[in-house]
Amino acid sequence: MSVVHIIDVESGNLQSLINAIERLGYEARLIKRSDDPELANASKLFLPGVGNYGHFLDNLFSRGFEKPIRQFIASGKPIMGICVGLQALFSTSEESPQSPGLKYIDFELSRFDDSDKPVPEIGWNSCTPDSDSFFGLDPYKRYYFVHSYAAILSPKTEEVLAKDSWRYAKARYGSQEFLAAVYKDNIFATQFHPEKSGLAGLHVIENFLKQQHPITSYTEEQKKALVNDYSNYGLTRRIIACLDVRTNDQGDMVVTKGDQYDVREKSQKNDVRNLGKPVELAQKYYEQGADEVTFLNITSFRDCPLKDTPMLEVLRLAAKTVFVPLTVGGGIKDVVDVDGTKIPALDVASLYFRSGADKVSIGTDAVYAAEKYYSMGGHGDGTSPIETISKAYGAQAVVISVDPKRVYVDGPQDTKNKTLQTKFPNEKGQDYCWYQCTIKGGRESRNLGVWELTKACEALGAGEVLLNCIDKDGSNSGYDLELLDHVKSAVKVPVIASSGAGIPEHFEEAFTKTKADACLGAGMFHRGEYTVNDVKQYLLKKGLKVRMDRG
Ligand code: 1PR
Repeated sequence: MSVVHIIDVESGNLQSLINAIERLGYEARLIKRSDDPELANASKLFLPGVGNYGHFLDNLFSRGFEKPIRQFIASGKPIMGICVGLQALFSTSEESPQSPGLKYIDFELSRFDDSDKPVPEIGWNSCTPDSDSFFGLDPYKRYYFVHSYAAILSPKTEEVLAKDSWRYAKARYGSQEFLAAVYKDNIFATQFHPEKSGLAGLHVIENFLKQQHPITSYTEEQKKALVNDYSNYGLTRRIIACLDVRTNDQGDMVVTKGDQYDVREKSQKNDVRNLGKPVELAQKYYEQGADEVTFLNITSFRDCPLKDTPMLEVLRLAAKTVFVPLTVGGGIKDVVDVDGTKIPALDVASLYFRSGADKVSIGTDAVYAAEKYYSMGGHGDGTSPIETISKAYGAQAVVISVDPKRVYVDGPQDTKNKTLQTKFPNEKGQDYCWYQCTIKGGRESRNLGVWELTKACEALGAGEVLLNCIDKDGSNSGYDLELLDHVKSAVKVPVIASSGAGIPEHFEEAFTKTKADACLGAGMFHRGEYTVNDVKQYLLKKGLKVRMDRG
């Protein structure tokens, strides 16, 4: 079996890259030390990075990797950078101006302009090579991007690339064009994550490993269906399958699903509703075309040593065969292990990232962090899980999962939290409401509104909002569109609509009537009423672009 090597400076989810390489029939070995003799002898090298530019580059330099990487590049052997691994080729980044890059490309990366779009860019975009395709990059496929900073293209920066004979592929996010991939001699790098881009991404890795440049031809009809239309900033409509996971009364990990968060059967023995096995269902939804899979451990850690928590095994197994982003939530907080050891949330998150998660989602502790943020006068103290995980792994790795419920009032004067005037007054005729945050899976309500919560969490470093709604959960009656508008008006980070999806029309409604950045479904998929593909086919018919990975 051919061996390929990966530089490991402990940034983000390397396990997925290993899994992708192994899926393609190669052996992947990590290089953790710059003096590892395998580095000089490697035949092909990956330089993957996620998260903060400065954190990655400083790590690379302080661990002595600069010289061997330069020597490897000078040797002419193939190297592939991924995400921050692409960014490392540049001189510097606005994200961390004090941290120099490797300076193979002489211009500065900048932050996306968030005046016309959510930042970070999270989702599936297309990627157009300048002339002939390289490594099979295909403008009709979609690739998974997740980043706030990019090599923004302009006549000036394109001149720099042309002067040094770099080949490149462009992508467009909102009104900005940026570098999606770059290629010269033995250097190839992608801003997107091929290891998380489904079959399209696996092909790119395979083409790099085989050093081949195939071209796919399409009929005019296929092109018309697949071409990007930029109506959603360039991203396809993202569909997420969600698995609420817990241990049932027999001790097995099962996927369950509640009605307004009550997951016990109404009849017979009041058992926990059992809808299947988490890894099998994740695989099924991936094959149906899910753009992301989210696992929520709805009862968090039980009395088992942290390292043996069954969710880690679920992630580890799912990541072997599911090549789209995986999010895990439930229990991402400072914990005390069964032997009394205190384990900070960052270490809990690291365990999940190392097992194959790409993002962690934080529920209860996000509410505590926001409460503290306001009590301190509108800033953090650097200790909350949002802050510590975001600093180490980047904002894009931190989702906050919100479990709000609607509270009616006579008018805005009745609460300190932001209200909205609703089209759906209650039986008392009250037509103002706010959305109250809850913790511990809806068991406890706090005097904090969802508008205030999401604003504070964004300021603390969260990169995305998973917006559930207890009133709508399991109702099959559609998303709470007013809630979505409300939260979209609070934050710039992407917002995922959740709770209430029952038919494909509900997804269309959320995408067209609100600015939801992604839609999540659970019950309707678990009960087999619709597949993810059914939803996508429906959206396609309605003129909304979706990712079709399998033809
Ligand atoms: O507080 O950080 O430990 O995280 C706990 C996590 O578990 C939170 O993300 C919280 O939302 C979730 N959770 C806790 N209890 C429940 C429960 O159902 N009893 N599930 C629960 C939340 C909501 C959605 C659901 C959608 C879509 N589930 O994830 O999948 O509502 O459902 P639908 O399409 O069938 O309507 P922490």
